[in-house]
Amino acid sequence: MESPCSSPLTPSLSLKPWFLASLITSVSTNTCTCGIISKRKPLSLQVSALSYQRFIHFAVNETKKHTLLTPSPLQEKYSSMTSMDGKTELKMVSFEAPKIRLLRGLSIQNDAMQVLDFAAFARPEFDVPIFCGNFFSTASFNIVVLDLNPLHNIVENKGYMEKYYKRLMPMGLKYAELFPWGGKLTSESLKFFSPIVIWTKFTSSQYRHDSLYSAFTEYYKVWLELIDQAMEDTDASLIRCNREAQHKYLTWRAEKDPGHGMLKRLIGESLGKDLVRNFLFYGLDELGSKRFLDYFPEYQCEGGTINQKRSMVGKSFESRPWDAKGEFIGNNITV
Ligand code: BLA
Repeated sequence: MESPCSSPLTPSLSLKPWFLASLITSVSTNTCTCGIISKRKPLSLQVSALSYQRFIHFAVNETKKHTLLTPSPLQEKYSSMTSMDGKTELKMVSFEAPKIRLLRGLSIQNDAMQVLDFAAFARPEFDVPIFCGNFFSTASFNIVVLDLNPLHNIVENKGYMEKYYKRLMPMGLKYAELFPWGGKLTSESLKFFSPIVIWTKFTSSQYRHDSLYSAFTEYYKVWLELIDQAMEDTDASLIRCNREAQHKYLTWRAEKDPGHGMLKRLIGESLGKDLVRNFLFYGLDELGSKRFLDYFPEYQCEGGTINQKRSMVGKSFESRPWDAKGEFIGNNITV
């Protein structure tokens, strides 16, 4: 029997009925009044009506109101790229600031889809959560993760929950009503999510996209306030702990983020890998020396390789696993 470890990473998109349906919509056929069936142009109008560039511009301009934002050294190497088939544009921005180690954004756009991968990481002297905005949209369908990802485990570390999330619950609840829970997801991802995470899937509409922009701007303003208020940890062991937590997060995402397959298909295996390791999750080599299997030994295959499955546990959490107070109620699975 073939070991799951030796099978190549399944191109996840080919298996998702909703995804196929949305792509089919974007290249479907039109019947004219004359009865001739013509190939409809991709719904590029609708896709481009939504611009994730606008989200990035907002975040950068808003940050400039709070702090001295300077271009990251990464900006020289990563600014824009075109996919191998010339049809997709990838744009990158990256900055740093006195309290911000890395603020970076990637937007991807072609006739059939738009992607935003935006994240902001504090320097390890600050235990501020990680800002995370990951949106994938076709003309008709959207997948969204928007969160202030906790740096430390909030189920075990009640103090971290109290410090950051308790007072943000009303905001989280407001958006949880607007954006229903997106259904089962990779179980392991949940330990990187907070009780205010917006994990949702929705059919495109102007209302939804406007609401998403509101959510993004509100969450980002909150993140900037947390940065403003953050006091520098001076205890070396706390700083070490923050650094390792960020490194573990980068290590998880650099290995298991759902977007990697698509990135590699767009720009090729080696450029894709480079973009992931040295731009999106920059810090892997700087913040620590542990490897993926040191943090996530359950993924180890015979021979010491990493299991290519995204999840060892499988998908779970059909519904939102936090109550209105932010208490974790997905008890059958440990996060
Ligand atoms: C799907 N993206 C998803 C899903 C999650 C995330 C939870 C649902 C599938 C799953 O359960 O794994 C996002 N997962 C995250 C985030 C974290 C995490 C943010 O663990 C943080 C800790 N997404 C991108 C980029 C692309 C992209 C850059 O960020 C494309 C270039 C695409 N995400 C994408 C696609 C899907 C997806 C196509 C649906 C396909 C699938 O489920 O594999």
